[in-house]
Amino acid sequence: MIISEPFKIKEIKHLNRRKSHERWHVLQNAGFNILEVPADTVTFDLVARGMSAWSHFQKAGYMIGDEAYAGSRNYQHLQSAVKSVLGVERLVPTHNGIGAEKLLVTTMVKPGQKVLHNRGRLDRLVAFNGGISIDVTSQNAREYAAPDQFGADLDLALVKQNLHEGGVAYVHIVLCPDAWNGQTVSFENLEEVNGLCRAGGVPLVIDISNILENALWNTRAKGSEDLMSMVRDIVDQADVVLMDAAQDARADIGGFISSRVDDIFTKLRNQVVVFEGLHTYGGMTGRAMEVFAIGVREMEEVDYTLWYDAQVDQFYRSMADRGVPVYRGTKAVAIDVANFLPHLKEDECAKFVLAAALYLSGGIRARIVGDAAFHLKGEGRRFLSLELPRHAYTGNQLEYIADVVVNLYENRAKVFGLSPVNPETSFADELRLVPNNNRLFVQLPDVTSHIFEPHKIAIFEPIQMLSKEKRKAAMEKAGSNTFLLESQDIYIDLLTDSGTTAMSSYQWEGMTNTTDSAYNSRHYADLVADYAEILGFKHIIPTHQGRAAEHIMSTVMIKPGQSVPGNMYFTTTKLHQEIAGGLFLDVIVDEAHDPESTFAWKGNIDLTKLRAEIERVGGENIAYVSFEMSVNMAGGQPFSMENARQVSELCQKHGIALMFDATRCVENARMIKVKDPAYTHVTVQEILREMMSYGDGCTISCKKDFMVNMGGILACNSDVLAGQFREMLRIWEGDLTTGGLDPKDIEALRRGLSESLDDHYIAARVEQTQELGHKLIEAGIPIVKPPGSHAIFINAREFLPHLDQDEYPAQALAAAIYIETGVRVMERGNVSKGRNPETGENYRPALELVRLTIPRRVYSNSHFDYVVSGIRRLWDNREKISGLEMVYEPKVLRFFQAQFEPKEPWCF
Ligand code: P71
Repeated sequence: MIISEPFKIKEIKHLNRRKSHERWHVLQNAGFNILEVPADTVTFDLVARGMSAWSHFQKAGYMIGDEAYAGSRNYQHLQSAVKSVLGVERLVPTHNGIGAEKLLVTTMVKPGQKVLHNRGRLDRLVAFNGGISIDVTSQNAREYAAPDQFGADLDLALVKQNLHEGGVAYVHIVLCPDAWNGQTVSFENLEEVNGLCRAGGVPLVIDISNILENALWNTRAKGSEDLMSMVRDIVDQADVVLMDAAQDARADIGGFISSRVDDIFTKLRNQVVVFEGLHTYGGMTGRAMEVFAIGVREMEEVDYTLWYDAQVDQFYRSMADRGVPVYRGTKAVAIDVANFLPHLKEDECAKFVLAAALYLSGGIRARIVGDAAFHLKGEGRRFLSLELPRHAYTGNQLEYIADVVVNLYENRAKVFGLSPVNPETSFADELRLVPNNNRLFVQLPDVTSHIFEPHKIAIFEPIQMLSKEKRKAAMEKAGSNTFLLESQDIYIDLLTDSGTTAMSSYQWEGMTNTTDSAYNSRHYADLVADYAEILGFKHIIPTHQGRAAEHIMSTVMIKPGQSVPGNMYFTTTKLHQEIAGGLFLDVIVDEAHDPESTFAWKGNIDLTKLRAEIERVGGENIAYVSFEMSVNMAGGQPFSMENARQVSELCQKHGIALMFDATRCVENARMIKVKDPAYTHVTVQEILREMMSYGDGCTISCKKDFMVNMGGILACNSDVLAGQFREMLRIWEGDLTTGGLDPKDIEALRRGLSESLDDHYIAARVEQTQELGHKLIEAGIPIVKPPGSHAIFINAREFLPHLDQDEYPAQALAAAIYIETGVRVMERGNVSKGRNPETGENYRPALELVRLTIPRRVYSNSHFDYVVSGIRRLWDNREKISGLEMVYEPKVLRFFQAQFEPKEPWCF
């Protein structure tokens, strides 16, 4: 069984979201025909062809198209991939699946000949060529009301009878035909049909576009595990195979047809130049062939097939378990239309009504394509398919879609029928309908149960789990320090949320068309304007990352010996303050040091502590107050707006500058929205603006909240300070208008800003972290409460009470978590805090923590369910973890490179 995605998310694409009244107008303009609704008004497109996510290898392949007219490298790659994975030797490339079908029919059907098939949708093509297509699907499929597991099997008696009568051009089997909701064909049936064809001297054609789903069902039925040898066995049954690249190969476009029969192959190869293109590209670009070739190679990654199947299953169960009449297919779930809308009459176009209602209530587009009659009156009217693109949606999103379907089902009595305006039209896309009542349905109650990610998966990157033995060896080599592990050895990487964000297609779009010159580019001007507007500071100065901004600010603003009060330390921030001669003083509220305290605003500055410091040294001896948002080391804890206001007043009164570390400012703003009733209806953007208005400037590591892999910001209102900052910038970072970033990074940063402020995004982001926290609490794991926004911190002292702090419990726990689960986390305790320079002793901080940091847009909740179960397993074995001894210790920031050895060998 597969429990989470065998990949992480690499690039996302924003979902289109529309209000339901807007959708109503769209639908009216589309003549209530779901197929005519513009794609960019659809939130969840369940039509599925060419909508699957690509692997990042496919994306890379897209960039290496050899656009030669003849014999391109990409064609060679496709040919060798198809040969090695599918065992198909010679292929004729086509522009898509229909291109392959067209070659098939035009070369193999003579006037008056019959084509026996289990699909029912090639009728027009066959008829156009003078042939007769005959549906020989078993009764099970055609009585759609009760599809069994292999509902698309052929009726052997019918096949036999037709072959006996003669005049059959070929038998055409589609492995998972749309017409039967992706019900599939059993291997026994394939073999028997093959036997009949052999005896009758008629070729057997198999459409292998969905061969993986078919092979999976067949291996399961046989109790076998060897998916790829089943794939080979299926291909071996065929005289001709054809494939649509947009299915199992997850390409957007492309296809091929091939035959092991010399004569047929020669005909196909001659015909391809007539209809498709040259025989070495067949209507595909070089880049499309490369994407296809890589996708074919990736068909061997069995986990991808298992994950897709698990998603279809989850989707099916989430509706079936709540009483909705649905059928599970191999790649889709079909709604049983007649049982869903029993009150609609025969002529009220129930299938189109259901599709329109799903669009109106959830922005969902179901699959209605092809012949109008098939959907209005034919077999197709009985079910509506929701076909899942591969690897594109998260579990949260599927749950949301299911909620919409259930909500509609519960309110189905409110749904009225439609009448076709042009019922005799041939193709579904031409159909126009009108509501029989002046509203299709009265407003349904809103579905609010699921917060889901406002983006789909565009590109993914495979991840792998090493065996426990290998994980042990890797950890030993890394000296029990997770910073020293190699990324390829990690299953789920929760080391940091810094620079690990999955960028969006919108950001990539901007990055592919930037000015060459870094000097004074339009990207810089736009960046400065946008950030000034959002943050409200007059001067915006980009740097290459956060610590560069900290270095400049500390150098300019701190005179040696000055005090720098702050709400808990962050390693790089404190280091730069100290390098500039400042003396850091922690003025955070006491609750922040108590992992059990559930105080809502553990990021607050304690005003009494701050006042006392001002009195002790005098306002002029305080360089500035350093005020971090969503305090990292306290557990991602926010400060309140009230506290910001008060700290600001106090600083103003004493002429002290207030400088924010706004690295996680959007998350702090979201927490204010959630926790402070006064801000429930204020947008995150407005909250952020108010927070910023209390300060005089800030540093930001944009690698966190601002959705980039590199970048920082230094901002202030004072012209004098800005002048000094810019001077340092030129010395340390790069040109004034680059801050050491290239124009691509700058454009990504500009676009990242607007994305991070999207209320749907930030809600889903923080919710994901909170959910992880609550699940760990439920599992009995001691974590810092309440759960923060970017990370969950496990209390290592409670997890490993048998270890002394000098045995580095957080370091030991981080290492043990990797060995047990393949998950990488970060020590945030004794090792991070370092030694007291005067005594040479370890500091023994109150918080001895392990941080599980959540990268933005990278992992799904299924990944986190795995994390929780793995840590729970380790909890049960916790007394087997012995303490560590430090065997190598660098002088500064020792946590990055220190090495350790267990005092006694670990055996769990
Ligand atoms: C994090 C990081 C990255 C990091 C830095 C040092 C040790 C381990 C990991 C970086 C921050 C931060 C805050 C609040 C400034 C920086 C430095 N955090 N302020 O949490 O969290 O920014 O990395 O861009 O230079 O893993 P920079």
